[in-house]
Amino acid sequence: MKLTRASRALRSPSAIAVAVACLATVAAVVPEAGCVQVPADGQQPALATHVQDWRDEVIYQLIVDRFYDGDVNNDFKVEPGALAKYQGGDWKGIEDHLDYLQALGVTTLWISPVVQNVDSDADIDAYHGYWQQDLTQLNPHFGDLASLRSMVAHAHDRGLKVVLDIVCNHMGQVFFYDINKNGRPDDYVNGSNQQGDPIVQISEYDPPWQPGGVLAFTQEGQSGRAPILFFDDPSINRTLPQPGILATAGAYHGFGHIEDYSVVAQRTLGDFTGGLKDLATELDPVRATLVDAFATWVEKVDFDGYRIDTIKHVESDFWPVFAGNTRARLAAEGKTSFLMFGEAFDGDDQLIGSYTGPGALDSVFYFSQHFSVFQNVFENAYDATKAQGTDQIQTLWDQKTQNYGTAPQPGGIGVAPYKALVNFIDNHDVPRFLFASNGDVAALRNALTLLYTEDGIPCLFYGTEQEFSGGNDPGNREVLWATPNPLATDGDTFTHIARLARLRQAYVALRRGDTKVLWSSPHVAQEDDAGIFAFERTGGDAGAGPYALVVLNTNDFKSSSTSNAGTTMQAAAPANATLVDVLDPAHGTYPVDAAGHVQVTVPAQKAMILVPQDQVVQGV
Ligand SMILES: [Ca+2]
Ligand SMILES: [Ca+2]
Ligand SMILES: [Ca+2]
Repeated sequence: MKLTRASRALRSPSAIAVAVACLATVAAVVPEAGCVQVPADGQQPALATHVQDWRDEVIYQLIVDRFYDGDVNNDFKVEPGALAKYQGGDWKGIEDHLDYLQALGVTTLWISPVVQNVDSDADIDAYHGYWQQDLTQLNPHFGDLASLRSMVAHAHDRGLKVVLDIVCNHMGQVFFYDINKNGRPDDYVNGSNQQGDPIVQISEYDPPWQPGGVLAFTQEGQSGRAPILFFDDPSINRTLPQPGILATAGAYHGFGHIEDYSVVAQRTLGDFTGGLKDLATELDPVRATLVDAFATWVEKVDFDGYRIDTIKHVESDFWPVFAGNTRARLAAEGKTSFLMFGEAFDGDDQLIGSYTGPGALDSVFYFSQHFSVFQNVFENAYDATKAQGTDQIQTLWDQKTQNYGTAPQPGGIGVAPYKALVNFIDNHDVPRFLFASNGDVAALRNALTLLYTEDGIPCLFYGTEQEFSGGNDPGNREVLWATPNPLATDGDTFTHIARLARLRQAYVALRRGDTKVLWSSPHVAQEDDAGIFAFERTGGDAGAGPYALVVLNTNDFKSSSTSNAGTTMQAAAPANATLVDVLDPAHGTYPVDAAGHVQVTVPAQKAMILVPQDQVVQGV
């Protein structure tokens, strides 16, 4: 959206409540579908649809506490450098650095959860936002409603979208199980195990799974279900969960924490790691409360989608109800194409895909790809004994149409789930790529090239552009502004990412074209075509003309070619065309023969994005 100069000037405290930046130029506004209304700070925005096709977007995942500290007035409880504690980042810090994100080519921000949390637990702070306590209040560490609205309005003003992170499966540690019935939370009491046998030293904050629910255990032995007692002590910011029904024991399963994630009953009914209390999401009033609580934030702030936490811990039939009711409510208020994508932290492609069934979610994180492609093929590339062949990529992609929804969700984003998977290299729950790959920056950049050229929606974890290399949580949640050269835009990886974003934007085939794998290889190390992976993107929603051929070499040790045992690659590129590498024009040109054959040699851990010479967009 470029109607900005005048509307920015209007957004001062003294400005009129709503400046409608919707002029006669609306028809020329791309890609936004409607006009942008810019509310004055603190005013409720009018809901609008700000996105056309989610495959045109580049998502940037940021942890609000770690991105930028834009307002020191909300820096309470901050312990600089202690990554398990608050660091001071806030929504104002995001608003102040939208230039940085746009320079990187980001178009959508996924921000960590905004609602009030259990502030601190077991000497760890809720800086991440996933310990929700009151769904009706904002987390004061990150700002207030006015600053959240202002940040989102400024983002929309620039054509950026903002996705809200929500949790439907559980609340934070909002109650304890009073196993010994003394009315107080005890760290260690006598209790019973899954079989009901007496055992000792159970935490009332986080007892283990019991199939009939956590039992009370007194001197007389077992004594029925342990009472669920809510914390309500404002002095430590532990107050009753809200809204309404969430402050009642009946809204929770009360089975204790998951001990075996492979058992479906435990996975869906047990408390999540860290004593996060599992909601009884099968109950209609709980479902209605969750739909309403989160949709209210969309209405108050004008978010463009949900990223949904821990979906595999909720019963499957929850999702069509939640998604359908959310879509209907927001559509009636003028917001459509509202993206709902879920997190099922699992390598099982079929399980992940099951959440994109009829009426359910628009998309999910492509976690199976994280494991079998970005980890096995790219992160392991530095070690010839661990690196795996690129046939892994093709095997996985070949399952998309069987495992994911093949029709757009009714009232959803208008793109079938199998074409709208959220691709990511790493995130806040796994070690960063540079940690896992032994610092292999070339492999990271090559992985980024795949991320930005493959089918679906690319999602970049904040700090990747600064070559962050943190390990497990919280090491992988670095402070972006506390680096020697904070928010620099001239590093080689930053520049590479920005270039990939421009190429994806310039070439519609890379965003919307159908995908056909032309070459994959089981070979590794010094074998002939080791590391070669080639796919072309053309047709489909990109139309018949646009064409791109992506050829990667994931091998760390040698150049490889699209040839093996006398076979050469055959493409759907126009016969006799000349292909040019738009990623690095210095790589020369590649002729396609009359039968469509083309041979490409790619240096170790490099890639080419080849387009017909007559389709090259100048100045990208
Ligand atoms: Ca702050
Ligand atoms: Ca007790
Ligand atoms: Ca659950």
